[in-house]
Amino acid sequence: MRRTLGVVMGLVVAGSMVPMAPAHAAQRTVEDRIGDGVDGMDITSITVKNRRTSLILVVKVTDLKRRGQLGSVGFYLDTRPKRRGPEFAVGGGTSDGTDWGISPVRRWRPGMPIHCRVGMSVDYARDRVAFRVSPTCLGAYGKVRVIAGASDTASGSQRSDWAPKRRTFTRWVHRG
Ligand SMILES: [Ca+2]
Repeated sequence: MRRTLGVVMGLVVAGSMVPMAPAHAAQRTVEDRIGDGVDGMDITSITVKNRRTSLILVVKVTDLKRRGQLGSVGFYLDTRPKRRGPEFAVGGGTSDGTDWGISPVRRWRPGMPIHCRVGMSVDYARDRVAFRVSPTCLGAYGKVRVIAGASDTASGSQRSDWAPKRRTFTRWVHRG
């Protein structure tokens, strides 16, 4: 009887700890300075949600426009701590009807796009762009860290805003 109760209590304790586990840095938000980007495509924050079922990447900018902007946003993804630099790049255009995709990266250069499930949603009212990357795109991975970039070529500027900084990753985000 005592043994049974011990087992039950063990399960209760284990069960009560489950909700705490995913909070273990499976998500990270990094605020970015305003005034260092190109007009509307100035990054204000980025968020990484490293879920078991998908990797969610969100970038917020100052003023996203459906037209009159040739905006693009993207993320470098570092999935292998022992290999220098990012392994993948996810990116897309933010004006109406533009495309998006994911590519492997070597020495900071994206290669040919991979065919796998990547979704992109652009919310003009909230100045927010989100990518949803299927784990099948990334191979075996656990924690990730990212760098986001945003630019607007319609402004005539080749400048981009980077978050946290150019070639500087966020801290690692463990997989929830
Ligand atoms: Ca910024």
